[in-house]
Amino acid sequence: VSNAKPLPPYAKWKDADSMIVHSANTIETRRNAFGSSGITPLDRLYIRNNISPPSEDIMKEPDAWKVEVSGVKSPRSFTVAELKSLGLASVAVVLQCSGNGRGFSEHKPSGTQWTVGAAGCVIFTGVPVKAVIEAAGGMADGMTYMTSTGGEEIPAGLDPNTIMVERSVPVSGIEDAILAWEINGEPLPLAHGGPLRVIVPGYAGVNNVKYVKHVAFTKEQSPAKIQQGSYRFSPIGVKGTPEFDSIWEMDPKSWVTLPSDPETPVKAGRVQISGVAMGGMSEAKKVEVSVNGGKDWQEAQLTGPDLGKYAWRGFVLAADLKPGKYQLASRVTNADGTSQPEMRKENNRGYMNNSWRDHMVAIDVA
Ligand code: MSS
Repeated sequence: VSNAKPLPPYAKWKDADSMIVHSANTIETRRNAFGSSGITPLDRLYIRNNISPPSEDIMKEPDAWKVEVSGVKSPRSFTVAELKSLGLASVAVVLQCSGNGRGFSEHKPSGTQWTVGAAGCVIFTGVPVKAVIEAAGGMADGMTYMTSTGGEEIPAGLDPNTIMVERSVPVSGIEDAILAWEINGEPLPLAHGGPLRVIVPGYAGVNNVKYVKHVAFTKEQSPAKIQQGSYRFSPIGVKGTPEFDSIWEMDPKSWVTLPSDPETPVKAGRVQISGVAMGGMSEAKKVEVSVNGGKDWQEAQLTGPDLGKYAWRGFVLAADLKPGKYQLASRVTNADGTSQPEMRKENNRGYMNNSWRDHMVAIDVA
């Protein structure tokens, strides 16, 4: 597979053949490269940075990295080494960019034209946010958001609000949140937010702030542009503003991963159609697959380990396919009973596209 653009230095260790490099800050996983175990291999996990990542120097002494905690009764800072003494939790999550699937929107929203690959399922390990709050004397009264600030350096002379990555999530969302230093059993690399990253399970990618340097419990949402204007569900043609919902909780979504290469015909006969299915805020319960563009559906079998409600499940349907053309679609229903819709929820920037129709894949069987 040839890539139009090379991997940037901080992501050189990714498996180039599995990735589509849109830019140095936007790199997605190819549809056929997620693997079938349920866990996305680290060298194939997508990368998205809103601004260039900090220098690799911040990884020299990861345990010495400091995070400031405020909006608590006893504001203080913690080194990663100190955090490691406060508690330990692992959580399997789907990490998915808000813009994943944007490339299927007809109105061509601005932003990276992601298809399916700005997502992966990985296991993060760190300390529960609740344990950190406790170690800082408890949350201060009346706080409604957790506001986390990324560790990127802000170029002198710029208003930080225009460029910094600072995101607020409602405190109701932090029940299972962690500050993570490990991913899939390995030290968290810079590309994915090392030395320390916020993970808010179930919440869209942007809320999982990398190289986090400040966690604040606040009464208001961050004044940063990335919170106020970007990542909002505004109608097509309308700029994002705080009156529109912020991109927080994710929706149920699935797609077929194999077979998916339109260039390589599939051999007629028994074909194992497989893919990944996430439930959003509750577990993926049922997956249906269609081979004729959504006219008829058959229930698929869930595969792989059940890694909890924030993870995705593999699925498979065995189908006997004669030579011809097929449109493979999948549709997940979560434990709350919400099904993946046929149509995308239209919005200006093409966020959170979970339309099963948009995510179909055409294959040739010969
Ligand atoms: N963080 C920081 N600090 N910075 C940046 O830029 N981005 C976001 C998150 N976080 C950022 C952060 C986004 S946007 C996303 S998706 C994510 O991250 C990704 O991750 P990875 O690891 O994959 O790269 Mo969209 O919604």
